[in-house]
Amino acid sequence: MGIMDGKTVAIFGVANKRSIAWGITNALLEQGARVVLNYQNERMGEAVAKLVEELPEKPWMAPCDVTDESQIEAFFGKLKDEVGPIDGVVHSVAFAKREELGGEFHNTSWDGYALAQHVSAYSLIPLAKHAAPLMEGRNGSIVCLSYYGAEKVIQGYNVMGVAKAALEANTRYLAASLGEQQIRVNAVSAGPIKTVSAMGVSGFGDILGEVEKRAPLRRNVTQEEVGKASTFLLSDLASGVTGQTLYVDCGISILGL
Ligand code: 1JT
Repeated sequence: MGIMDGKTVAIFGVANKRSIAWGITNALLEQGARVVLNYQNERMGEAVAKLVEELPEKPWMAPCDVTDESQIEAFFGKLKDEVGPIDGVVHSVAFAKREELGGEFHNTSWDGYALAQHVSAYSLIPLAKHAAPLMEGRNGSIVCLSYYGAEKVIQGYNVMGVAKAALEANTRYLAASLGEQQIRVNAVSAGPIKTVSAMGVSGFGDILGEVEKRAPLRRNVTQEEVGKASTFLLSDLASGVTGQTLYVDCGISILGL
C-alpha cells in the first residue's frame, strides 16, 4: 500500500546511481508508482539500462534530449501510445559548462548563459506543455529541482544560480497557467548533494563540509530524502500545493550569516 499506487510518473534526469532523479525514482517505486525514464542519448541509454537492471521490474525508457522540443514531443507521443496516460513529471535536469561554475560572474559568456538557461530552466516549459495532455482529468503534478543559489549569491554557482532563479519563476508561471487543468507545479530546493556532476565543481566539497557543521540537522541531505519530499508533492497528499518551492536542505536555508 503506497501513496502512489496506480500512478505513473515520467522522470527526466537519471544518469547514474548518484543522480537525484534516481533517488526520486526509488522513493516513487517504494510508494507503489510505476515510473518511466528518459535518457539523453544512446550513450546515456546504455548506462541507464544497466542501472535499471537492479529494479524488480524494468521501467519503460525512451531517448529525449530536453533542448530539442521535437524530441520532447516524440517522447510523450511514444509514451502515450506504449504506456498510456500519466500522473506526474519529474524535471531533474541541469547543465552548465565547467568554466562558468567558479570564476567571476561578470565573465559569464552569452553562450554559457544561454546553454545553462536552455537545459536547466527553459526545458521545464516544453516538458509541461507536452506532458499536460497525458495528465488530462488526472490531477497531474510536476516537480523540478532547484538550489538556494537561485535566491542568494553562492560563490561560484554563478550562471546556474540565475538559471535556477528562472526555473523557480517558471514553476510559478506554469502553476498559474496549468492550474485550470488541475495540474500542480512545484520545485524542491535541495541542499547540496554529492552527485557526479556536482563533484566535478571546484569548491563543492567545501560547501558540503560547511553544511555539515552549520545546518540545523548538522548533516547533508540525501537523494533518498529529496526523493521522499518529491514523492509527497507528486502524490494526492499535496493536492492543495502548487507554485511553491519546498526546501529539503536539513534547514541550512533558514540561517542568517
Ligand atoms: C549543476 C551542477 C547544477 C552542480 C549543481 C547544480 N545545482 C547544484 N549543484 C551543486 C553545486 C552547488 C554549489 C556550487 C557548485 C555546485 C554541475 C553542472 C551541472 C549543473 O558552487 C560552486 C554551491
